[in-house]
Amino acid sequence: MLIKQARDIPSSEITPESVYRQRRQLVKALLAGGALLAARPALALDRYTLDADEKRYPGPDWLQAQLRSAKAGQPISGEALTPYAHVTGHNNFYEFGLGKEDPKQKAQGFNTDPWKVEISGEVAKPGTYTLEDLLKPHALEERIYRLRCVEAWSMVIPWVGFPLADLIKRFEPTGNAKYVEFTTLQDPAQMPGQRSFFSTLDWPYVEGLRMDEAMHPLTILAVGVYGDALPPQNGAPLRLVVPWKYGFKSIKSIVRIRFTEQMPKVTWNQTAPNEYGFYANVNPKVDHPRWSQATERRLPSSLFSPNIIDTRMFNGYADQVAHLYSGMDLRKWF
Ligand SMILES: Nc1nc2c(c(=O)[nH]1)N[C@H]1C(S)=C(S)[C@@H](COP(=O)(O)O)O[C@H]1N2
Ligand SMILES: [Mo]
Repeated sequence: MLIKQARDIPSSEITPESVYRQRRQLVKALLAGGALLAARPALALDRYTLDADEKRYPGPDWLQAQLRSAKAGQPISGEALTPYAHVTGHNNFYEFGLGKEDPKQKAQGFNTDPWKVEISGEVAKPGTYTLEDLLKPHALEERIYRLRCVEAWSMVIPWVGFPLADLIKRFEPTGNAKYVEFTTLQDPAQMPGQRSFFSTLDWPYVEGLRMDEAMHPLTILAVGVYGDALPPQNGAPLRLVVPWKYGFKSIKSIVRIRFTEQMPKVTWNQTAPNEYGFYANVNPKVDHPRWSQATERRLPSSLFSPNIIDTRMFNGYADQVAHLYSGMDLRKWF
């Protein structure tokens, strides 16, 4: 696996402006001649060079321009990106099986375009929208975030998305909207995990946030990763990313966003309330009843090189989010 970021390239390798301009002229000339019309234009985020055997997910044509114009994200200093192979090959997406490699194997045929999202509940402008219409007004940006699974492994992932707050404002929640509930597609014909006799979850998968958490600038809806569209195994075509909470809050393949007055009944909390709280904030001091949350395995990790690091309060985002929970007993509201 070889991933090179533009920032790692020494300045001597960066193309001088004049050469760049000449190249642009050349590209324009070729385009005018039709020579390059079939080729996909370079993504703004095409700085990620993947191994030849890695599959890219360009996504639908209508998403291309938005992905290409996404502005690059701020790297996390001292923390390398988790390689693409792990981000797209080690997944939790129980609709496609319980194994970490199941989603990549079983979700490749998953039909994610066209896609519809219902906006409902306590909002002035409810309705069902195509994803294309839903995304149209939003400029995409890259966000490089830690993802800490409740199972005590973690990654650093370059998502492409936009603030959930910007979407929420468009639909004008009413004064009664205290929470936002998200629902994943239910389609057993496409999702083998929803047909499985061994499944322990009630479908569809549901998650939720308090309104102030949903409006927080760190909370995004992602449509891409590593500069391209989301692969199906990562929750294409639209998933939530809440970086200071355990990964299970970051619900995949969303078909409904509903504003509610009551705290939503969310999947993992309903399944095992003593193990998974509604808030699910990353907290090294509150252990899971069956294991410690004090440390985590930062992927890639192996038996001989486990790469164990300390877990940080709110997954390292305490400066930005701790105020949301001031005065709350985080042992009770885990
Ligand atoms: N619909 C749905 N969303 C889901 C899950 C799932 O099983 N179904 N798993 C969650 C868990 S436990 C984690 S850790 C993250 C994993 O995201 P990733 O596979 O993109 O790394 O997705 C979350 N979102
Ligand atoms: Mo997870």
